[in-house]
Amino acid sequence: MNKHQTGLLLSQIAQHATEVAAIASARWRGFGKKNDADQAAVDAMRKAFADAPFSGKVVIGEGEIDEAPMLYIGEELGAGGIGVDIAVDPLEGTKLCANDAPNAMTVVALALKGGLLHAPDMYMEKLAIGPGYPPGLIDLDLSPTENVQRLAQAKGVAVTDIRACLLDRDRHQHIIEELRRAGAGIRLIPDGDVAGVFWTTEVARSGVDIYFGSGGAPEGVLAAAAIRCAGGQMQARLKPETDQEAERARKMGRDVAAKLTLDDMAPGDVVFAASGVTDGSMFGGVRFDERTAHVDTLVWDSFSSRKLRVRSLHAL
Ligand code: VTB
Repeated sequence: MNKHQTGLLLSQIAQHATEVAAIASARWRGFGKKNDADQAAVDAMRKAFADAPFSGKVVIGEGEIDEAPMLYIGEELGAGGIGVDIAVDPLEGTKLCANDAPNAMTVVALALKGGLLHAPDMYMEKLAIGPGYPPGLIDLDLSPTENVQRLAQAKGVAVTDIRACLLDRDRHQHIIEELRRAGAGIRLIPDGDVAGVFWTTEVARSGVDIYFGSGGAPEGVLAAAAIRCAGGQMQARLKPETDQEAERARKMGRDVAAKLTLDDMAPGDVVFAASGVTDGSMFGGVRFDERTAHVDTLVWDSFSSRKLRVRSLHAL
């Protein structure tokens, strides 16, 4: 199978998986039951992968085998074929879905074996911008002020025209205060930092130029896949909070102090797919009518440099 064919195959598998998961979890919108919403997405996604024409292995999933009966890290899925690494966040923003709040989505990244970082489940500090900037423009070792100033200069705008996005958490207060002093606009989100990072790839649509702050490391690798497809820039660093977490990261072969680049997180070609569950900045949520579910999906394929936006109809 050549590169282009691989991209087409993986795109179709990823698209199908995010679409069926979106339909399944959309049924749980607004009922305050985030675990049920998540489980519905997990079940649908796992079934989609079980039938897929590949030999897939979950590298980013729902947890270790003892804590996650499905889509656990190391689970092998598929009907046979090329060896593929699977990274999933079956419902990104379970709370958003339970509250019928904006920007819940389903997310999948696929790569050939070895093409996605095995990230331990802990916090990760993230910094990302979209495409079109000189390499090395932003850096985790620079201050937030320096990063937004460099970005503003490269974009040819004032810092006040730069919009940063962060999770609304106390742990980010010092970054928020610094960015306010620097003059940047800030979008604070309650949850869902895959979307936050991913927004930087379509500034005209999302209004977000740069992503700051810490969130889940698995979500960081999924977001890195989108940034890889976009040709954007991203850096990250694991943030273990206990000695056990640091030990776990080391056991997985991770240097906890290291600054991770895009080449560490998504070293090769990848496919990134996401479908809207609730309405949001990038997607419409799933719409149901009597016989049909309407799903809004993005499929991004760096193997064949394709980016699709698909509005698909699923018979119910
Ligand atoms: C993070 C973020 C996710 O949950 O994992 C967050 O990466 C949980 O963070 O996108 P806190 O521990 O600060 O609540 C999400 O926002 C949604 O799953």
